[in-house]
This record gives sequence, structure tokens and C-alpha cells, in this order.
Amino acid sequence: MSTIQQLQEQFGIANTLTITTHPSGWPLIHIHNQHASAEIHLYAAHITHFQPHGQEPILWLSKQAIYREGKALRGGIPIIWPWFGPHPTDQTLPQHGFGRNRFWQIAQTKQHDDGSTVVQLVLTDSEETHSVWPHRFRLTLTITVGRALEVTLEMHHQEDKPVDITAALHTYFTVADINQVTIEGLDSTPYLDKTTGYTQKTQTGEITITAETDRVYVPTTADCLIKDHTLQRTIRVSKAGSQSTVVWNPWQEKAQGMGDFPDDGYKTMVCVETTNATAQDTVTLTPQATHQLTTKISVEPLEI
Ligand code: TA6
Repeated sequence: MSTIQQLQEQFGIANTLTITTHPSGWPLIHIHNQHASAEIHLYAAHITHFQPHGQEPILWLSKQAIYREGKALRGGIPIIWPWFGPHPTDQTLPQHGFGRNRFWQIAQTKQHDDGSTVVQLVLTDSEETHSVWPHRFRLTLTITVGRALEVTLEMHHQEDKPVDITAALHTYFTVADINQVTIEGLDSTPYLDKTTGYTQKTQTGEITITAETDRVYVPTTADCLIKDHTLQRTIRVSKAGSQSTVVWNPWQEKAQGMGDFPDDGYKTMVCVETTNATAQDTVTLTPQATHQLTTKISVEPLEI
């Protein structure tokens, strides 16, 4: 791997993008432009921070996140790929695939005339990934940091036979007080309730979180609005290339059971995930095909 100095020389952007060593020893990209600040680890292509100027941070990152190779960071935007949840046939393989616990490489960085900054990271197959998933691929994550944060996961299948993919941009959002949050955009949408053994239900009205919540809404391509009545702001989550949305909060007991999650952390976070997560919305990549999964995150004033 290149040294931090080499990465900085090759990819740094004066007054905007620097690459330093995080206390974990891993390379960390810092962006500070006219619109926002952001931080991105090369480990897992993990965006751990996004904050438009004048706003509280948008992404939630656990104070107890574990920075250890092979383990996913708790918070930010884990890249779930090429399977969502448990592996469909082999329970010995890690939950949520392997995109979120490998080092990625920087392909390019650039500055746009509108003041936004782009970072492109790649992960390709290797002998090591073949031991977990025997397929050839190229993943490209394009991150645009402007007034909004736009993240596109492009998956290029490099084989002669089709392959099935489920995936997620498993975004953890910061909220001031989960009791003062409503999530709009999924009214009348069917969902699978993972807390009751994947039973099929239908959403009525807005979502409020008052207990463990783990739902796959499918089908939906709608924007979600996370309305934070304490911070008086709305986070809009728009998406493309996605037919499902996952809403997750572990609540008290599950939070206590996770070593990398503060006991009271569930009060200040909620995941609203841009996904293709079920048999119903699995993406089948034909030979040499490409699929893009995009999430766009922006902040608006709260309108009730
Ligand atoms: O997306 C929701 C979910 O699949 C939940 O079921 C919950 O387990 C969460 O992701 C976190 O999973 P992780 O493997 O990161 O602990």
C-alpha cells in the first residue's frame, strides 16, 4: 500500500482534500470545501462524517466503533455487498458481505466548479476475495461532497455467467432525540418485519420509533424524510437503482448486546438504508453488466 505522503501527493487537493493517518493507523481522507466537511476511510470505503456548514453532523458514528481489520465500523455508511444480511446459503460467511471490511484504493479525486469534491474508491476481486465469493468484479464508490452528499456504488460483473447481488448503503443518521423523530415517505408501503420473523405488514402513516425496529420496505423507490423536531431539520434521503429501504434502530436491549454500540446510542441514531435486500429485489447482473446503487442525502428546514 502507498504511504500517506504518496497518497497525499497523488490525490490531495490544495485547501480542500488532505489524507492523514487516523489513530487506528489507517489512511483517512478529510474534505473541507465551501459546502461541507467529510471524512472517508480507505478501510471499507467508509464515510464516517458528513456535515454541511452550519449544520450538526448528519452521520452517526459510534464512540465505541472498533477499528480492527476484518470488523465493520459501527456508524457512518457501511457498504453492504454482495449479500445483505446472512449469506443466502452459507451461514459460516459473515453477515452483510465483505465490502465493508476490506481496504479499498483511491482511483481519483477531483474538484468541481460548483465547489463540490469527488472521491472515487475501488475494490476489485483477488485470490483473497475468491475464498469468500468466487466471482470477478470491480466495485467503484463515487462520493460527491457538496451541500448534499451523493454516494454511488457501481458494481461491474466481469464474468460470463449471471450473478445475484443484494446490497445496501447502510446509512446511520444522527438525530437529537429518537422520541422526537418521524420518518415520512413509506406510507402504505409493504414491509417485512425482521423483529417478528419476517412477517409481512404494511406501513400506515409516518414511522415513529418506540421499540426495536428492523424493517425491509419493498417495493419502494420513494424519498424518505427524517424529521428531527429537536434539531428542527429534515434529512432527505433520495435514491436510485434501489427497490427497497431498510429502517433500523436496535433499541435498548440490542444496543446493550453490541460491544461497539453505546448503551444509550439508540437514542441518537436511526438507519435509513438504500438497499436491494430481498428475494423480491435482488439484482441479477448479466455477463459484463453494471448496476449503480445511489443514495443522496441533503438537509432541509423542518416543515410540519
Ligand atoms: O440493516 C439492518 C440490519 O441488517 C439489522 O438486522 C442489524 O443487525 C443491522 O443491520 C446491523 O448489522 P451488523 O452486522 O452491522 O451488526
